[in-house]
Amino acid sequence: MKRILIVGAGGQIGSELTPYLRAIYGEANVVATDVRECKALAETGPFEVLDALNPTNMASVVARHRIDTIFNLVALLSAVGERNPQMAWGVNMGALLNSLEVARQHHCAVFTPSSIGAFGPSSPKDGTPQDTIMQPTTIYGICKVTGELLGNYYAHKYGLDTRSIRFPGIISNKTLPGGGTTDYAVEIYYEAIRHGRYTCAVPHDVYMDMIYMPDALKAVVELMEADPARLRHRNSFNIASMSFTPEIIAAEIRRHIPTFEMTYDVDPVKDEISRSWPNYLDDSCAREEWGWKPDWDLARTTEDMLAAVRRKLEAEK
Ligand code: AKB
Repeated sequence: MKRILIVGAGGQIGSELTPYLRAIYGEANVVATDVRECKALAETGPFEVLDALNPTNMASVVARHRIDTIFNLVALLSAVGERNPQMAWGVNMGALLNSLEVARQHHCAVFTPSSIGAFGPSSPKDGTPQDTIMQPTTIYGICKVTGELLGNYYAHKYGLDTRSIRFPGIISNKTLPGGGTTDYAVEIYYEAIRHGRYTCAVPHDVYMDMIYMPDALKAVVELMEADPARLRHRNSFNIASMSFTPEIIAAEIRRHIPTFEMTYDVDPVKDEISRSWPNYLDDSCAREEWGWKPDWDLARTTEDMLAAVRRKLEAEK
């Protein structure tokens, strides 16, 4: 049985990945950590407050819990990263480098998310290949490309088992994302139910890859369980399940809420970032090397999101 450490467990991915991993590997085998207390995670298994920028404390948690696999989920996302690029570099790269170094010293495997943000305006836009030009223009993307290279370096130089996925925007109904360019694809469902309308900060015609959280969680476990002999790539795999523009998701919501209205107040930073990212990725390497296959498309995701968000908002009343 794996002994897992999740660094940055309180964020959008971690707050759902932690219970998902605990259900598979056993509560006691998944140690969640975050820079802040997280009541929900502490109630369902081991939890420690840990600043990922402190390698000594990270190493001590790894040794104490006899960890063999580290999931580093710490990141400032794309839009917020542009407000303070130096801090984004410090946090994103600091947490990753500490995770890799602690993993090297304690012989752990490492999973860390990359992103569609690792691509830039000079990458092919449609069917963006697994191996292609990667010259992102955001500090977030620069961290992601550097992180991918570092993961491969630690695998090559030290024999570490490092694996990663280039995530699309993640749509979930539990924890809200914060500071990303794709956040609109989550906020839109909440606002559609709360107010019947939404003002979108991303231009109406820009395609970006998105994924529903259940598929994202499944992908992480499938990749980490994949036979290493089949993996020609490690850091990092393109995956895809749906790609749409704000107009397309709004039309899908109107199938359930016909009076839903969408207006635009485009944020210049999100405008530039979203236009620099791919329209959709080619995920054939993930399909061939570890059997990636999504379950959720936009129609099913929308139906599920609207029902789940409606229940959640009702319960909060
Ligand atoms: C963001 O928008 O910054 C993230 C991502 C696609 O990596 N959701």
